[in-house]
Amino acid sequence: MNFEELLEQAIQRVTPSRTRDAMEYSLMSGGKRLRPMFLYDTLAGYGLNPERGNEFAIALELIQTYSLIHDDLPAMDNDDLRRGKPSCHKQFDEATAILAGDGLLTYAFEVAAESREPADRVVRSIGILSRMAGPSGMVYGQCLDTTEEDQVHGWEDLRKVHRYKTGCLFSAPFMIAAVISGRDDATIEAWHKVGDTIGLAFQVQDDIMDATETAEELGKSNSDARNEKVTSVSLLGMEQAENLMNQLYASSMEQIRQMSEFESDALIRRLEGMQKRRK
Ligand code: GRG
Repeated sequence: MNFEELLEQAIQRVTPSRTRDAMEYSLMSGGKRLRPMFLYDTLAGYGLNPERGNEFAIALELIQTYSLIHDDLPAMDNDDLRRGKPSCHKQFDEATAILAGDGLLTYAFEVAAESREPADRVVRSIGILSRMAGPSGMVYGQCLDTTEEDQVHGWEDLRKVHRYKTGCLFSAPFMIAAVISGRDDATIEAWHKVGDTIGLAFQVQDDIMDATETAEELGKSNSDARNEKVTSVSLLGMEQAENLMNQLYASSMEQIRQMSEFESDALIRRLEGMQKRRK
């Protein structure tokens, strides 16, 4: 069964309701599934059957989808479109979108708890998933981004927002794969840093793509509403942002190559593919 089928099967187990319809609408709308793929690549790199990570891979994508639904709400980013389709609250309504996000987040932990890996590793992985997604992780990043935007002045402020908002959920799959593979604490922490570096590279790349798109749309640079927000391009300039993005991808690949007893080729290839991404 491929990953899309696994997601569809997971959603079909939820009690039928308008909430489930909205969960399914957003979940099955064509995300890149990066976080699950990181989990599978890392398990494979440690010589394990990637299918052993299925429950956590599904849980990661459920959490990713919840975060996007809630981020799109009028009280947050107020986006009408997501993954090229009407955002959840536009397709349904706000109350349903809130419930769909709540449902996806909660259901993620139900699915994760069904993993048949050794209980101590499952408990530890669920702890990592909670921490990375929760109020000391991604939710903290979103909090910084929504309530303290005017306090983001320099690169270090922005880096902090990205570290939590994006980096934490990028780190979780690597750390969970390391736990399932029975690695020690130092290795799990090293994977945390890998995810953090990739998250930052990805976010700088997003800023570059947004700035390029905006400049193309307007036939000029740096002057529409989207560019009023502080980004790595507005802080560093396009050339430096591109250099930084390439350095960060290179650094993450180097960190991965240095992992002991790890076959890094597939993961490095995935990162090389990401680095070439242009929307
Ligand atoms: C609402 C708690 C809460 C958090 C929201 C994910 C997020 C945090 C906000 C979305 C806006 C944004 C640009 C976040 C940075 C992380 C990021 C680049 C998310 C998009 O991830 P992709 O590109 O999305 O992997 P797909 O659609 O492929 O899953």
